Amino acid sequence: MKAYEIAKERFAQYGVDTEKVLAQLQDFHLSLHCWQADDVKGFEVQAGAMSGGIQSTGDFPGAARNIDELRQDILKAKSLIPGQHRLNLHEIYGDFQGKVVDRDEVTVDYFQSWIEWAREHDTKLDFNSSSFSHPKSGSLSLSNPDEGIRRFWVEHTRRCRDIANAMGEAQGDPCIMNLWVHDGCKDVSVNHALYRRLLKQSLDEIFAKPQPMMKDCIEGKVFGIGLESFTVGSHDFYTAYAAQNDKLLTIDTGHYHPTESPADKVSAVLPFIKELMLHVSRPVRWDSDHVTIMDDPTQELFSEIVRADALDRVHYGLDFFDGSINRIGAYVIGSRAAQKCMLRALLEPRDLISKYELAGEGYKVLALVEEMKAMPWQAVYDEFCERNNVPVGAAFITEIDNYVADVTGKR
Ligand code: RNT
Ligand code: ZN
Repeated sequence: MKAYEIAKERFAQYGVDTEKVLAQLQDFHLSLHCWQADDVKGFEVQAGAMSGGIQSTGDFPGAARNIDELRQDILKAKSLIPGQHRLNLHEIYGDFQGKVVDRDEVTVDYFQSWIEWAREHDTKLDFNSSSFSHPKSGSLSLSNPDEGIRRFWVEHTRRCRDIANAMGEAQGDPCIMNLWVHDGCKDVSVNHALYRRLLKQSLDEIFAKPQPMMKDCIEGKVFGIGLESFTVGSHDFYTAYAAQNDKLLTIDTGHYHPTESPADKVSAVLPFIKELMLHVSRPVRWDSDHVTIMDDPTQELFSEIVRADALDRVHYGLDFFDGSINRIGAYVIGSRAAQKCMLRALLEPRDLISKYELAGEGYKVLALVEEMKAMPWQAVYDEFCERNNVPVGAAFITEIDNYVADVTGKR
């Protein structure tokens, strides 16, 4: 408490009100991705090997094996993360009750128990269509020149929008549905324009139906494993589509060229695109989906959102899947890191720094931005944990150890 009082005074000297910032942080909701709990396997009875250019490596024991275990793990993780957070489901995490339900047959019935569970635990749901890990995934789904396969995925994605809309209605808050497809080519190909025409056509067909209680976001990337040479849904493609069709754009921090800054996209696209979805992740040399930490790119991303005054135009999803470490630990570390970056962004004395910048006092800008790095923001985060009744600092480690001893270690 003493540390917080001192921090409060020190930030006040720069005109920053830590109480106001704590209230803003309380209103910052992450969408926890269900797929870190089981390495993106899901609950389809007919589930095969993972495909679609993504990969989870490692076989740390204790992964969730079914819907009950996954729900239990999510609740455990949530109990160690301060604040109120959403849950982001993929279609393959439906409650299929031992039935083979193909992707073009899915309905909201298989998500009813999720809707009830979410209500019971005061959690809002977000959703994703799933085009990977399926016999018809191949290398092209929504852009497949084979009309039968293309229609199959259009049908799947349309049904997913119905499900997302039903979730939104049930929770009285729009469900954010992300659309990412892996479509691409492993090697040299000459039909890029054809594939992109087909993807556009599929999207037009999918989005034709108005769905007032869900929001569509579209996610591009650079390349996937085994699809290295060409990506149909590239960033240019989706940015243009989102701007023209009033869709949300998803920025996955692992989906850009290594020297490209995802943070710089925020102010570049916001004049043209109403809202953004984030997939906060950590690429190590490629789109490796390591657990989010407080690294510079993550900090810059959150700082850019606050500096752009765009807090109410961004949805904050996480997207990492590391199978080599304790998975509850992964959720807690990644979520807390995202919150800490947001906290530091909110604690920046923006008005003061901006005034110097506009007055041409460049060295003062640099001085203050540097100074802020060593300010006692950590005492503010501890206070936030304290007020939210979750373990402060590394104390969550003991809680996870106990959960391993009682639960995941016995799987
Ligand atoms: C893949 C995308 C996508 C997936 C999830 C599972 O590169 O990032 O968002 O990670 O949908
Ligand atoms: Zn993603």
